[in-house]
Amino acid sequence: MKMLTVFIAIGSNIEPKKNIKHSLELIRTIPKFTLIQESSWYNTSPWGITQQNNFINLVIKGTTELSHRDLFKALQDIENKLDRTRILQNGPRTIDLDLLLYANQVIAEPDLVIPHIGLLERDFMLIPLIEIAPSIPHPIHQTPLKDLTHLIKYRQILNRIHIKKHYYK
Ligand code: PH2
Ligand code: MG
Ligand code: MG
Repeated sequence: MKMLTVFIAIGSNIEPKKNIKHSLELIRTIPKFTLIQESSWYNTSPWGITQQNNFINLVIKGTTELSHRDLFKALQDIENKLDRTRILQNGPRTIDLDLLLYANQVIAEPDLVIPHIGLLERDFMLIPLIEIAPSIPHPIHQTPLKDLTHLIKYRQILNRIHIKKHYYK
C-alpha cells in the first residue's frame, strides 16, 4: 500500500508528562508507521467537563502504510495499554489518541470520523496541527489549515511548554 501522511492529536490529564512520553514510545513501535514530527506541548484548560485537571495536548505527524482502520486499532490498543478507562465521556484520561487527518481523505464510519469533528473548533487540536502543517489543505474546506483559525470556538490553550521536535529515521 502507498505511504500516507497522517496527523494524530495526543491529550492527557492524568500524569500527563509520563503518559504522553510512554504513548510516544509505543507509537514508535507501531509496524508500518514512522513518527516524523511532534508539535510543541501545550498546557490546556479542560474542555467539556470543566471540573477536572488541566490537560497537556500536542499533535504528531507520521507516515504509514496502514489502512485507517488498522491505524485506528493500533492507537486504541495503546490507549488500552496505558490504562485508559472510559467512565465519563470527555472526562479524565491517561491518554487520548485521536486521528485528526488521514492523508486528504474524508471518512465517516460509525466509530471513526476523519477529519476529527473537533479539529477546527478546538484550539488544542488546530493550533498544534498548524504548527507542524500550516499549508496543507483541509480535506473538506480545501483551504490551508493556517487560514481556518477563525473557526476556533473553544480556546483552552494556556501556554506552550516544550519546543517542537523532528525525528529522523
Ligand atoms: N479531550 C477531551 C475532553 N476535554 N480538554 C482539553 N483541554 N484537552 C483534551 O484533549 C480534551 C479536553 C475528550 O477527548
Ligand atoms: Mg479526544
Ligand atoms: Mg479519543
